Amino acid sequence: MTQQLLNKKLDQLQKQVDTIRNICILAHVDHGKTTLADSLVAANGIISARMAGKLRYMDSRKDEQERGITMKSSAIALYYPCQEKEYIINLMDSPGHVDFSSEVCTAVRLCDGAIVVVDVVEGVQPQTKVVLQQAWEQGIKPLLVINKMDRLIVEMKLEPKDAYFHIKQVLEQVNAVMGELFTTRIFSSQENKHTDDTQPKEFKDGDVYDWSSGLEDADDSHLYFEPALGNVVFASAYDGWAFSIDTFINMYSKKLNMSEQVLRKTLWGDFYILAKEKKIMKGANAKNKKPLFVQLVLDNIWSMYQTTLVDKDKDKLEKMTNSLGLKIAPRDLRTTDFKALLTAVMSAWLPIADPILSMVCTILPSPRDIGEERSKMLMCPQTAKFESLHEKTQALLSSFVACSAEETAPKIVFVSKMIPVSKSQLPINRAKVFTDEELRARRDAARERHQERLLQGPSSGIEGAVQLTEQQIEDTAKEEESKNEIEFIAFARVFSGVIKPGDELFVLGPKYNPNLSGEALETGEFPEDCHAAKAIVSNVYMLLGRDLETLEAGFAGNVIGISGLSEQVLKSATLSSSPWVPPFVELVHSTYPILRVAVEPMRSSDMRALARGLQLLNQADAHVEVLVSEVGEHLLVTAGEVHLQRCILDLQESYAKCEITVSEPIVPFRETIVPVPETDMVNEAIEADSKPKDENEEDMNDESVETPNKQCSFKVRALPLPKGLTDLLQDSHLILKAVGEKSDLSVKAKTDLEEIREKMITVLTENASDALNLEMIDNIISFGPKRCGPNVFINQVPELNINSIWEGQMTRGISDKRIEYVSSLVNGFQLATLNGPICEEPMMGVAFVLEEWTLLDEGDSGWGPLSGQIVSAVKDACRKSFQKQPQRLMTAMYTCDILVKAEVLGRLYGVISRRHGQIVKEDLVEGSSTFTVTAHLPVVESFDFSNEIRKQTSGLAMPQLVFTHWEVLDIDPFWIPTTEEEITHFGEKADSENPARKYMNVIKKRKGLKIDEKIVEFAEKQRTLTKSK
Ligand SMILES: Nc1nc2c(ncn2[C@@H]2O[C@H](COP(=O)(O)OP(=O)(O)OP(=O)(O)O)[C@@H](O)[C@H]2O)c(=O)[nH]1
Ligand SMILES: [Mg+2]
Repeated sequence: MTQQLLNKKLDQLQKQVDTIRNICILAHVDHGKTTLADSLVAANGIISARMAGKLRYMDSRKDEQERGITMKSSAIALYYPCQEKEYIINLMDSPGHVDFSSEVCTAVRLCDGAIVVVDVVEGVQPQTKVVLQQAWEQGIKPLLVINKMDRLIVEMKLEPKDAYFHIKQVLEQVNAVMGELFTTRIFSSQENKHTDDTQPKEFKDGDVYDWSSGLEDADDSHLYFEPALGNVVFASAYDGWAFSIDTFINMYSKKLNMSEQVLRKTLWGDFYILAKEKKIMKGANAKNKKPLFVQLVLDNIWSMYQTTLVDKDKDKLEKMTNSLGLKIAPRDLRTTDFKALLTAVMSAWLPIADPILSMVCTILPSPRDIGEERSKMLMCPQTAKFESLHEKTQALLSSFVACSAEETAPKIVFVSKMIPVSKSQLPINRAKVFTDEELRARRDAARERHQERLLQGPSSGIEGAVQLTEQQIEDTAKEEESKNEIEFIAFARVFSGVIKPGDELFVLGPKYNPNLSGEALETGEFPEDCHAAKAIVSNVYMLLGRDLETLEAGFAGNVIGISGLSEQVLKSATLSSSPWVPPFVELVHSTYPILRVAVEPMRSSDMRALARGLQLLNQADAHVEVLVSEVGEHLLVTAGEVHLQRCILDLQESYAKCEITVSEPIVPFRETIVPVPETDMVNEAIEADSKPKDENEEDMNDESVETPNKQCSFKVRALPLPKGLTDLLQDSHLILKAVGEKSDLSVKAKTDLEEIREKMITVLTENASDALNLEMIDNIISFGPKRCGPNVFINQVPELNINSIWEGQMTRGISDKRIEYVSSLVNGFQLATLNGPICEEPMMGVAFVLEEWTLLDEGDSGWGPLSGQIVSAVKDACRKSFQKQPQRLMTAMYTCDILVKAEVLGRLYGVISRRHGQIVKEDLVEGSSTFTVTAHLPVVESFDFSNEIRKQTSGLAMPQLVFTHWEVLDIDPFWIPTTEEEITHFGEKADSENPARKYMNVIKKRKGLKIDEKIVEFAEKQRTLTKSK
């Protein structure tokens, strides 16, 4: 089929919802997603079969090709006829590297099914778990492709039987992850039940999700991957072959004269065949027989590899192919490149696209199978009840479920990201293919123009040159410019209705609330801050990998591109014809952008270009944050190093088009306090009398501060929060944030808060702390910073009645004058926790207890409003009380999983320990000499880590860094050796030994804060040091 015919076909097919499949390919990095996509694309003739697996068609960016990793998700529409029906498959390739996991989110959201690829040698890797979980949470159905089967033969040199057991193990690993997801869901749904008995029970056969009551009566059989169920394919994407159980059932059922059902049940599993009687028996393992799968499947594949790659026996190969009835092109048979020959033979025998695409068409749901459960999940966040939505909103559920492509159906579209496309790539600007008639017409026109010119005679200037009018010059210039310009195309899925160019739609931002603004919008008003706008669709496109094809309309169920929205949509949005559509539940990103740098243009005249470029980048990348710091620097926050490099490249080459200087990465720290340590730096117990005296006396831990006008005074004490509590507050951050933004709380928010309170009490009871008692939890009046951070402010002033955070923000109407100033009090705490005293980084895990608060009727005059003075006095009191405790810095930590060969393990450990990391876990991958190592590594020490590891281990290790937690750096940044032992051990100043001090000074320097260090104090000593070297 030619490309044009194919596109026409696809255009027709997109009107039939039942034969549409929206799927994405998910996997850990480098497990072969893009290679697999290539093979599937090749089946449509878009790229040649010979190039499949080598071209990496979906990796359209230059840097993706160079580095060999995918950095964005992209879609392509494929045509596939299956069982007398014709299907359109919108296939999305996604990146596997953690830095780009937000791109995976954007793809998963638009799909109904997923192909999860697992490298058979590496097995389940961290990202494999993450993507399975993502698929699960979004309610999309996964299929499994066990890829790189060739590695078992060529690299691991396993015998077919050992290979079988290895594959079985990998399959079990994957199923273990599925089982875990399932049980968690059951337990959490049971938990929900206590609070929510109105949840309708629903359980459809074949659904992946399940709300049934207990684990025992929950049916999880359809959840697992099992070859017999036809949801597992074994493949070698690189060598171009794949098969499912069905492939071989078809081959053998006639040959062995056995029913398909029997073979389906026994081909995978502990069964063997009695050759003479042609009987299938159970218990291959116990009887030490070859399992059926080995005998009928693997043995054949292995011998094909053996004949071609090892024996290089063309005659035998020809016999084999003849007996299988395969047609191999003579050109392929003549070649001396045996690898190419193998690919030709294998892909003729077990063509890769068939088992995978037919599995997609028969097992995965069509957009119409979306079901109520998933529709509700899209319409209503988990923290709210579907029943709490407006009636008219609830009524739209039926439109979601119907997925109707009728003109009359409400139009509902979700945009999951904006794809930047250079204008020259758009179909209107592409060189057009002319028909013969058009060509003739153009020739005639040209001839006429030529005649005219001859008649006019030579004009001024060079002979034959055509004088351009000014208008023409301007137009050409504009055209040139616009070719380089970027246009944003919305990557979207139509959930209901038809979208056509010229349609005017509501654009609903994530914060839009139909309950509040639905009515106003219906009458044509746009209230302020309603987070909605209107936009007109300019064009609708079919997404074809590197190309776009203009469509007349986009129908329900399809994944399409829409232009004309870039003004209204920043990253994601919901489009609809009705104001009652709720904005789709926001995508939850599994990683958190942590790496920030300051960027500035090389030439200051490019400042505007940079600012504009950053804006475009922000729009194009769901996971980038662009900020302007207090001092006016442009900050760029990215997920990791690879992501950062891609962003900078994008800025320089496409968005800002100017040279840019990038600062050293800025890594966030946290400040905290810890209980008074028992030992000093050389592990000697600190004796009571050597401790600073005042620390024994309780009162000295309090800090009293007065307002400048002496009207008000405060006594505050700082206490360290137990780790469990800090973690709990960190995890509850989103809920606290939601609560902190509102003044009166909804019922739902109150229950959430109550839950946090109960959890805090449990944690505190378990981790008994001398200083904190349960009563204090009830007296928390605020969290901070930003009212949702992991620090608490506790009111312990006798007879001061302030509402605690649990009771809401309103204060009781008691005639206490202090009540008026409560908000200033809390603001002081907020400021203190936002910038700690060590180096102005936010605090973490600190409780501030307000112990006294006096307020006189009058104070000295001339100091400005009292409220302002209170803010700064409280801030001061908090900071000073913090400084009275043992202070610590906290570093952001990456967790990284590295897969290494045993021989380079030592060198890997060397690199990790040099960077102050720790090895947490080390496992031998069964049946290989490979280890999976899990390590924690401070983010600040992680730069160029991947490169160093790669160099040190000659490319044998592939680290992936994910930000996971904060860790206390167990040394006082202000510590200097005091005891004799410490001085002998560390020298007098011990600067180099104190990493906390080093980090603190770097941060202070960056922020322009005073560093109390005399730089040349030890010049003498340094000289002696160099001498003695
Ligand atoms: N031996 C073997 N190698 C394969 C196979 N499939 C892919 N590869 C190789 O594995 C490497 C990674 O393949 P990709 O297709 O880029 O992997 P990916 O999953 O798209 O990687 P990311 O997009 O970066 O996550 C490439 O060098 C491929 O040639 C296979 O079946 N067998
Ligand atoms: Mg890829």
